[in-house]
Formats: sequence, structure tokens, C-alpha cells
Amino acid sequence: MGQRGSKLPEARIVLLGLDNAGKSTLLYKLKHNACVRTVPTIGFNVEMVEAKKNRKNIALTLWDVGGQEQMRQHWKSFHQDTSAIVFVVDSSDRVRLDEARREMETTLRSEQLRGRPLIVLANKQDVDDALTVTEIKERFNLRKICVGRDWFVQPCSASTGFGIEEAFRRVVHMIKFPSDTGMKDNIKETVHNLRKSSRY
Ligand code: G3D
Ligand code: MG
Repeated sequence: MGQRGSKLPEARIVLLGLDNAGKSTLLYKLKHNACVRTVPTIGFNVEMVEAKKNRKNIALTLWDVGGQEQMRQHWKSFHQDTSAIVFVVDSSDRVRLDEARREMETTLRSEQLRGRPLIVLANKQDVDDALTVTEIKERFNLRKICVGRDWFVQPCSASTGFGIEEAFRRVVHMIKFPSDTGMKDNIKETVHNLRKSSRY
């Protein structure tokens, strides 16, 4: 397994979803248990959190990738060595649900993400009339598009913290570690490649 400065087995988790879905709010809620005022993410944020899997400590590297249209072409740069995909949906935004579904479908077609577990976070459940988990499962046709991988939909609110711990317990439970040989220390490498391939 990959070992970084922390000397813990490490798994890379990628947070994807449209801009405004709540990815950065979620990341900082999880990392600092704080409600951080976010600005649209230009590029990405990355944080490491520790967790326990099978009674062993592990480190999760969480990549929060900007969701604006011009950033989505770079999402695939984050696919390599990813142990699980967390796709954040703004459940209160019915207008952009189809756009979110299309982006999720594109993501799931990635060869590098084949068989990786998918955790869909039905975020913003604190908003009145937010789509329910059942509605999201149906609108995204998850049963069909997730054939061949484990998947789960977790209702949550990144603002209030509702459902966040459960979501990440689920992520830890579902992740698969890359094989020893396939694992690279790729924070530096990914940053380097992204700088090369984009303007930010
Ligand atoms: P992104 O990183 O996916 O682009 P952000 O999204 O984390 O920047 O959040 C976008 C906006 O949604 C922010 O509001 C943030 O406070 C809000 N938000 C995130 N999660 C929730 C949630 O669970 N419930 C509610 N009600 N709002 C949420 P602003 O107003 O700063 O743009
Ligand atoms: Mg963001």
C-alpha cells in the first residue's frame, strides 16, 4: 500500500459534482468540523483525514475538484489510483439535475474508475423540498448505471453536518486499496500534471 509522510496506508478519494453542489463545504466540515465560507473552487482543494478500516489506521486523501464546466475536462486527471468516487449532488437544484446526471455518467465511463465504489451524497437535505434519496436513485438511474460496482446514496447536509459522518464511514467501508505495485505517491505528480495541462 502507498505510504506517505503519515506512514499510514493511504487511499485517494475524489469528490466530484457540479459547481455549487457543496463539495468544498463538505470537505471543510469533515476536516475541521467547521462551516467554512467557500468561494467557487478554481482548481482543487486537497486534505488528508485519518480513519480506521478493519481496526487499522488509514489516511484518506480527499480531492475536491472544481465543478465548473471548464474544470470538468480535468476531472479525469484525478481518476488515477482513486479508491472511491464521492459524487455530491445539490438535491435542492431540480433544474440542474440532468446536468449532474450527465456528468456522473461520463465519470463512470472512465476506464481508470472501473469497479470503483460510488457514494452519491444527496446534499442540502436541510432545504425544503429537496429531492429524496429515492428520487435521486430513480432520476440518476443508479441501479442501471452502477452495474459492476458498489454504490450507495447517503442523504446529508454539508452545512449542518447531518449525514456527513455516516457518509464517510460508508466511504471507508467501501474503499478498495490499489495494489502495492499500482500505488504511487501522486499528490505531487497530479499537481505537476495539472499545472502542465491547464492554465491555473
Ligand atoms: P462546491 O464546492 O461544490 O462548488 P460549495 O460548493 O461548497 O462552495 O457550496 C456552494 C454553496 O452551497 C455555498 O453557499 C454553501 O454554503 C452552500 N451549501 C453547501 N452545502 C450545503 C447544504 O448542505 N445546505 C445548504 N442549505 N447549503 C449548502 P453560498 O451562499 O456561499 O454560495
Ligand atoms: Mg468548491
